[in-house]
Amino acid sequence: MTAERSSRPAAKAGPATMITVAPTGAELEKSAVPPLPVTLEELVTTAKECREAGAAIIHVHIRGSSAQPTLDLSRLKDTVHALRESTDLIVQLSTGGAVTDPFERRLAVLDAAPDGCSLTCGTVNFGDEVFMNPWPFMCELYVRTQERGVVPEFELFDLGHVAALHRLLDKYGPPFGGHVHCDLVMGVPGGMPGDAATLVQAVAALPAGATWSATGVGRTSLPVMFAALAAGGQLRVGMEDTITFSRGRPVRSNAELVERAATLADLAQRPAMTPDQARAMLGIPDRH
Ligand code: KMH
Ligand code: ZN
Repeated sequence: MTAERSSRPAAKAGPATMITVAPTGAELEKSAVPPLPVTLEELVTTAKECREAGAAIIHVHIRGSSAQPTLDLSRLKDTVHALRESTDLIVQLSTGGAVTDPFERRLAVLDAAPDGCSLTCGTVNFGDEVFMNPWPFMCELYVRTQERGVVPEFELFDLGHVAALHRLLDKYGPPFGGHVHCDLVMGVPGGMPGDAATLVQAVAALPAGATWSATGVGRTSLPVMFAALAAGGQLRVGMEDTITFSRGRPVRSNAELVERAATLADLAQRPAMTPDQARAMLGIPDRH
């Protein structure tokens, strides 16, 4: 594909909606959010429920024995294996980890041989912290995804990240699988705001032919979901990004967030797509 900025809009989505669930993240404490899945058993149960509710991809952060975020390779391998055994979901491992994770550990995530991985296209203020993604790290991670046959999802927290994505594709060519898929992560304090006007601007700047999903953090979750559906995008939901279902009502499970997304997708006459349909769209081989 060509990576130049184009006046052509990003590819129109097909009739169906790809729903990604991001069930855990690296920021929340289990003690503060009891329904957060942190053990392998909880994660597998969540994955099955979310598949049933309409998810096609699971974006995975794992926790260690004390429920703290970890990038332990053997746990990551066990997780990929268990999720593949128990569901047909596309397994996407986070290479973002927690803001404290060193670059080498984040690169080593690919050794767990997931179907896909996140690849954030630049550094961003992340609440009171900084989520570090300097250019040399992005390049190293991208080249490794090409070598290992892992399909990256480009995480864009800011409009500047879209420019960095173009630069990456110009320098190293298309990703494994040949298709560019992006995720707009909106409403992070320090990143782009989660509103329809910003979403439209970001989508217009994406590489020609790219598909995209969007997720709105916290209270931007619903506006971003409505805007993404209206603009032909895909959806990402989950407790990594949102722990309040409605004003004053905590999220009870990841599955209820997926269910709500699938209901809205149905209303938009773009029902949830299956993992196999998502594989075909993203160029991901079936490793089951
Ligand atoms: N936990 C954030 C610092 C990713 O998964 O790649 C980074 C993050 C993005 O969640
Ligand atoms: Zn993540």
